[in-house]
Amino acid sequence: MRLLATSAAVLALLTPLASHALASIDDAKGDFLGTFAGSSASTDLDVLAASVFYNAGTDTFTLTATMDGNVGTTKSGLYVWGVNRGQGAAGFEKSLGLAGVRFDQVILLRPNGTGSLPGLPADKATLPVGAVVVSGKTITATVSGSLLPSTGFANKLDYTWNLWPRDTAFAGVAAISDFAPNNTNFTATPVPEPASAALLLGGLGLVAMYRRRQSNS
Ligand SMILES: [Ca+2]
Repeated sequence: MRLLATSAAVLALLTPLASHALASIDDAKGDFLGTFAGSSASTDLDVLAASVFYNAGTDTFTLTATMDGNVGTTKSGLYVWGVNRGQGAAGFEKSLGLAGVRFDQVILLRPNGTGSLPGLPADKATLPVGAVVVSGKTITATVSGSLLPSTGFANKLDYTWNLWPRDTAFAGVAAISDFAPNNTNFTATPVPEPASAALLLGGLGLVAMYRRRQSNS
């Protein structure tokens, strides 16, 4: 009974975390846009999964993208994260008929491990060294929330996101290989507050302790 009660307490702690937006979105493999002028061999420009985590305690976003091939296979590859902070426009509605992809700022990530935020003052427009990490099929960026002030949304967890890789060997929309998600944005997942994370670990520790005691008896 005590184990049941403890498990229920742990579940109760987990539920609020799980009930928010999905931790990551999946995107189909091989779904290159018909308008993409690049090669279908550029599997590093085909998104398979994307996630955004937001830590309110440190005011930090972590953007992660997993591609079908090793990032950097396409030397002219570029990863564009669009974020809607409240006044995002449907920038691809006219050109591609995609009314659901909305953004008022982009974050550009390159396979060489650099990143930038066009439009910001020069001292803020380049992400610090180490902020962009490429590892196999994954490219991750850590971005301070101070670089992304709201344009309307009350909370940074209300911001919505989309990822579209480009092959910069081509111009305009012909450079875009994929959108993730296809024609909509998704929200960030909150990183647990330190207090709730400690409670959660404490709860799991109790369960482990109880199980050990059960198996010893
Ligand atoms: Ca894809």
